[in-house]
Amino acid sequence: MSPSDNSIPQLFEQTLSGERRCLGKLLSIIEKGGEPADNVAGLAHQNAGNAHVIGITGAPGSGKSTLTGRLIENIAKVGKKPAILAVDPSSPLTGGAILGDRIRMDDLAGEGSFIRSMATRGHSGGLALAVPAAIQLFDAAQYNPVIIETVGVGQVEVDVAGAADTTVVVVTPGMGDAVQANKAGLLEVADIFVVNKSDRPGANDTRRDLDLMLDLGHVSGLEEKTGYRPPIIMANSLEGEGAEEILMAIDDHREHLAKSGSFQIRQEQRTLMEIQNRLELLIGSVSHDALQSESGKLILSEVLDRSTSPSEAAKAIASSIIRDLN
Ligand SMILES: Nc1nc2c(ncn2[C@@H]2O[C@H](COP(=O)(O)OP(=O)(O)OP(=O)(O)O)[C@@H](O)[C@H]2O)c(=O)[nH]1
Ligand SMILES: [Mg+2]
Repeated sequence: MSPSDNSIPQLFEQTLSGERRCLGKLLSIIEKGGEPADNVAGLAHQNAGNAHVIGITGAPGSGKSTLTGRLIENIAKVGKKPAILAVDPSSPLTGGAILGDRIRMDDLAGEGSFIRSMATRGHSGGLALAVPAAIQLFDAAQYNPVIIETVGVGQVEVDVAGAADTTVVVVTPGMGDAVQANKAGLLEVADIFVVNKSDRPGANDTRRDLDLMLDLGHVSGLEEKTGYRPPIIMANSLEGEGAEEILMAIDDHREHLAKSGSFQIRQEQRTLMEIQNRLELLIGSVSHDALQSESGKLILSEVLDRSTSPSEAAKAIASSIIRDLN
C-alpha cells in the first residue's frame, strides 16, 4: 500500500468516525515513517489531548501482557474503549511472541478495544517518533485510556514508559529483582508498582525491598515535592487478582496529577521530548545529506590530506547547513 497524501485526510476522517480498518491503515503509515507518517501525526495532534496514557513496563517475561489483558478486561467491562500499543524494541524475530500476546489479549478485550503491536525494526529513532504519533492517533479516535506496553530494558523503552501520564512498573519475586529494576532506571519512572506473580515464593520480600527503597527516597523524586507515594500492589495476573486494585490506583494517580498540576508538567515534558526527538532526527538526516553532497566530499578530502581537522570540518558543514535552512 502506498497511500497518496490525499488519502491520508480521508482515512483520518473515517478513523474519527469509528472505522477500525482505517485506524489500522494509519498506524501502518505511522510505523513506516517518513513524510506520510508526519502528516498523520500532525492530524492526530490537532485532535488529541483527552486520553489518559498509561505505560506498563518491566523486565521481559514479568507478565506485562498478561496483566494488560486483565486490565483491559476490567476497563472494557465498564464501557470504556481502551487502546493497547505493545512496543517491541527488539528485532522483528520476536514479533511472533507479541502476536501471541495479542491473540490472548484479543480474547479479553471486547469489541470496543483496539490492540496493536509495533516493532521498530532495529532503528530506535523510528520508535521515538512512531509511539507518540500512535498514542495521539488513538487519542484522537476517542480511545481512552491508551496503554503502552514496553519491555523495560533500554533507555528508549524507559523514555517511552516515562512519557506516559501514569507509569506502572511490573516486578516479579526473585532474588534482587527490585534491585535490578532500580539499576535499569525503572523505579524512578514508577507511579505504581505491581509485584506480579505474587503466587510465587518471595513476593513479600520483593514488596518489602520496594518499600524500603521508597523509604530511602531512592525512587520517585515526586514524593517529596507532591506528597505522592507510589503504591505497591500485589497481583497474580494468571488469576486476575490485583487488576481492580491497580485500576483504582491508576485513577488515584490521575486525580493526584490533576490536583497537583503535575498533569500539565507531564504533558509539557512529553511534548518537549517529542519535539527534541524530531529535531535530533531532522538534524541527523540533514547532516548525513550534507556529508554525502559534493561540498561534503570536498571537506572530507581536506580532512584526509590534513589541511583541515575533523572538528573544523564539522563546524564548516554545520554553518553551511544553517545557511541553507535560512
Ligand atoms: N505464576 C504466574 N505466572 C504469570 C503471572 N503473570 C504472567 N505469568 C506468566 O509469565 C509468562 C510471561 O508472561 P507475559 O505476560 O507474556 O510477560 P511479558 O512481560 O508481557 O513478556 P514480554 O512481552 O516477552 O517481555 C507467561 O507464561 C505467563 O503465563 C502470574 O501472576 N503468576
Ligand atoms: Mg508482552
